[in-house]
Amino acid sequence: MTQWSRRSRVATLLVASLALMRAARADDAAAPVPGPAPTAPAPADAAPATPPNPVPTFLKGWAEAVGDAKDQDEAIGFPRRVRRTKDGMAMVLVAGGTFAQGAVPGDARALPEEKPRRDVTLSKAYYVDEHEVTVAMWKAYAAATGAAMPTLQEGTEDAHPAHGVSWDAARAYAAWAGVTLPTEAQWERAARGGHADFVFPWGADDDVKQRNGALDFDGFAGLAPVKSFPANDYGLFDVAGNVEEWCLDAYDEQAYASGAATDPSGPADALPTRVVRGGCAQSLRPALRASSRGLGSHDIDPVNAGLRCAKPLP
Ligand SMILES: [Ca+2]
Repeated sequence: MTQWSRRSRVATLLVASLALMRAARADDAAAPVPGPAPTAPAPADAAPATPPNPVPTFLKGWAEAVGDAKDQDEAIGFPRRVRRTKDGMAMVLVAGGTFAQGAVPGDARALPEEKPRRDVTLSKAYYVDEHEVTVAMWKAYAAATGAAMPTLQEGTEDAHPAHGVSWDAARAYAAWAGVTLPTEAQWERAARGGHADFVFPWGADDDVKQRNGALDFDGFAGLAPVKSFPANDYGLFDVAGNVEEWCLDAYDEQAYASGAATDPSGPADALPTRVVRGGCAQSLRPALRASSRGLGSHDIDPVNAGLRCAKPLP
């Protein structure tokens, strides 16, 4: 057999094979296709195929979502904003993750307790109050629970932030509202509005149009109604100034040098002093910086101390 004829014979065999394969496929197509075996109808109380939505479970009893599905943070899977049932406070969702806590490099006003700057990881996203808890809200709390009204400054209005509040009293308010106080790390992450290099919550330099601090260059000799100044880039008002805000943590001057870098919450043993952040209506520029740290005994009620609540996701 010549080379050519051998090739021809192989080609002929290939063509025949292909024809057989096509015929087999045609037979398959013509054959009845066995359907799925009949199954019994699912009982009405069968478990759903998809896991339950964690949002209503989380919000049940203390808050409701603001907006609809388009107002949900797609990455986190929770509403960007919720509103508390007890006091009507709007809360803003802040993502977890890693951020730089402590004094911005080159900040000449930074004090030793703001250093060393370090990367802190918050393992969970959390909600934080859009503004300071107001006097009107505290009145509703007092009426509902019999809790004492704090001693208020002369001329105080309902829209002013509640003040003259101890850490203990702030904690009790938060518990009533179904939330808690922010940790110091949660507070600073929220106050920075996503800007690691901002010395102040609004930028690198002080600006009297952005906060209610000491003197009246900002338009207020004393307290201002909440939301009188622009929000930071997370939509939070008055994080610097107006009233200083209690945090959950016990105060430790060395916290950044020795404390945990994931979900820090201050020293484990209950020290009598707790953290306050953000400065107040009587604060000068250094205390209005995002990294500035204050402290107070848990059971005293500084005239300029109030609160902003938080709640981490499950
Ligand atoms: Ca404040």
